[in-house]
Amino acid sequence: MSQDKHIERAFDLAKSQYAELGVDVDQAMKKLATVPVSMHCWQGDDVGGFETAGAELSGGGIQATGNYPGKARTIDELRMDIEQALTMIPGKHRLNLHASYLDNGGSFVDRDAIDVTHFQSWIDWAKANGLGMDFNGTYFSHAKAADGFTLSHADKGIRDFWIEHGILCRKIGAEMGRQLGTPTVTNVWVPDGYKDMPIDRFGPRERLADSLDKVFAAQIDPKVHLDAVESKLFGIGAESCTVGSHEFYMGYAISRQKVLCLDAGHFHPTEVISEKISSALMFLPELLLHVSRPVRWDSDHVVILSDELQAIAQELVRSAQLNRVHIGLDFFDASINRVAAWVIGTRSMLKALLMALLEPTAQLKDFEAAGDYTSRLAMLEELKTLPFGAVWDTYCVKAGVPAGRAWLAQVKDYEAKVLSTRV
Ligand code: RNT
Ligand code: ZN
Repeated sequence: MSQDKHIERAFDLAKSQYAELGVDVDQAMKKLATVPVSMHCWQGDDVGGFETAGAELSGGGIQATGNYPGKARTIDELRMDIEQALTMIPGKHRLNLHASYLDNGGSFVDRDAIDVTHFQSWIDWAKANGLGMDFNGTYFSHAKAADGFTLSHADKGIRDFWIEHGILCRKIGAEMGRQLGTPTVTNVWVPDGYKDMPIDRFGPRERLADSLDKVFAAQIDPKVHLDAVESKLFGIGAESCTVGSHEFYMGYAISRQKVLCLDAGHFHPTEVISEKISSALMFLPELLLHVSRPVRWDSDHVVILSDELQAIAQELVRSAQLNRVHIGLDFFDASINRVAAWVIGTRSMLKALLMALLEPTAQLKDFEAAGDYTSRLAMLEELKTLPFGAVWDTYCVKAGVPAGRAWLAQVKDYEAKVLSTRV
């Protein structure tokens, strides 16, 4: 029997099994097709960017480890790799770009001098590929961030430099959103913090709040642009005090009604963002997620279909709040094929969403309301062995991308023909 026939037969059986539970698989697939995932450009070149030839990630307390061959060295190579990944990912998605990925035509442009012209080729490329865009200021890998402080720096000159960067990034983001007809979320993450115990924890936080207020001073139409702020527990070199902590940004985002970014790797290892989403949404208009996979620390491993990934997707679906949450990915693993990393991470996110959409949520809620926690737990466990894979395969086939593990052969072929020539 052909592969397609297998998938078709498995799907028919799966469909009736889900129907017995009152779940409409066609509805679930239709809904999934409306959920964009913002794919981060920085998996393709280990957070290097294109400010200078051979630019590399430095500072900021984040790290890409590994030296797998084939990393994108130019904007063209990065775009080619993203296009390749997209042919293996079902649905319509977004590109999440960092300011350091500007197209400066080969002459250096500093962070306080960027404008939309340096990103026009990205916008045109996104348009041609049917992608929305999101954006990020780059507050690391720079001489003015080398001592670990940016927007909260004690030196006004350095603060002003980064404030200007933030202001320019919002202008660029707004223009992206306007041209692409879908709001761009521009995220602010700063690495600011102390390695060892500071005497003054108050001053840096006062300065960060004040700098952010200056960055956000101009009103921008939310139809084209949204501001997000991202908290963190600690970074390498900022272990004792990270200025932009969760408490700081939760308060900041609520008081200014900004989008709060919850990164899955930015909390104590026993805390999970799936448990935070509903609380944050009580008081905030919208959220941005940085879906990542922390292993013992904020290691930014490639996202897999873990319990927590499923919990995040379940939370969004069960609470019917998908429309208030922007899903972005944030991982960078340089020890495996980087195109495969994008494909694995993005497909895992979509699988988790589809699984959540295939859940008989109303029935589970009824068990809960009746205090029948036995049935609730029993059902959750039994759902795990339903033929989810058959629905996923069909979703991929319908979207014109490889089903099952078939994409891997394509990645290997791309590696042999393209990536391996980058030496
Ligand atoms: C760092 C933050 C931040 C970065 C990207 C590259 O801990 O998670 O989002 O990963 O800006
Ligand atoms: Zn992040």
